[in-house]
Amino acid sequence: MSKRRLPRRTFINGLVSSAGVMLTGCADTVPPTYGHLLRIGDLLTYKAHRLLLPGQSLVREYDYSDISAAAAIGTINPGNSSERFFDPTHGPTYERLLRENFASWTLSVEGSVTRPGAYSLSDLKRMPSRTQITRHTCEEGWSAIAQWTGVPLRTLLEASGVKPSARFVEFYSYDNRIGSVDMLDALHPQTILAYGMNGRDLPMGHGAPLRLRLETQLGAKSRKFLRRIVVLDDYDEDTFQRVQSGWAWYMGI
Ligand SMILES: Nc1nc2c(c(=O)[nH]1)N[C@H]1C(S)=C(S)[C@@H](COP(=O)(O)O)O[C@H]1N2
Ligand SMILES: [Mo]
Repeated sequence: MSKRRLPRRTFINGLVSSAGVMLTGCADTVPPTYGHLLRIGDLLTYKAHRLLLPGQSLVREYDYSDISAAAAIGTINPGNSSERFFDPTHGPTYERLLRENFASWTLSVEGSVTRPGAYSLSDLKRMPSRTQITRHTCEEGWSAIAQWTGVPLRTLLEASGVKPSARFVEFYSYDNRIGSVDMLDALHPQTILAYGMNGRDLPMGHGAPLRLRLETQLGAKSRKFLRRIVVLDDYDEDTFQRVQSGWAWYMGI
């Protein structure tokens, strides 16, 4: 049996209704609101989670027997020019890297760090790893359980010498997607950069060669096909492209 380490979801459900009361007097937990009145719900969720959950409480981890037989694939091949989110600059690069099994792929780490750098897959595999069996929940209503192996984002950030002023981490993908998380989620022990899935190399459809697993938020935030990470002191509104079309920045679960 898996250990139910803590009833994170139950805890949130039970307390979120009283969150309105908690919203006063905590200016230091204000997330980006992007000036949208409709985003007030995200603000409530964000503040409720940040106030009511201990900072680094763990999401549930499952057993081998819970792993979904056929894990759904949410998206696409970034190298395919007929895909909706094809990026004319990075898509062809992805196609080439995929053909050579990512031998010359590197992850660039930039921004508010004292040691920016580029990491190959073998660099990342040499770092301490974490393996976890977790449930992916897509905002469209499906979920799937899989085992993920990778380097904790915290480990990579520490190796890069994150500056004390850093507050957000932003992820760039080969399919023209960008997404960011705050430092609390970035440093969460289950936030990993996964290169393995169910005991094998991460398949293309699930984000090869490297994807984010952000277990504390909905699946859409777990960016696949990573090429670049930028550590930021301030929230970068322009780079979250989909807020304007109604997507939340914070998708905590
Ligand atoms: N780069 C990139 N990352 C992405 C997406 C995407 O389209 N591009 N889709 C997101 C969504 S909405 C989901 S549900 C998951 C799907 O992950 P899966 O394909 O491993 O099931 O990836 C997320 N990460
Ligand atoms: Mo999704």
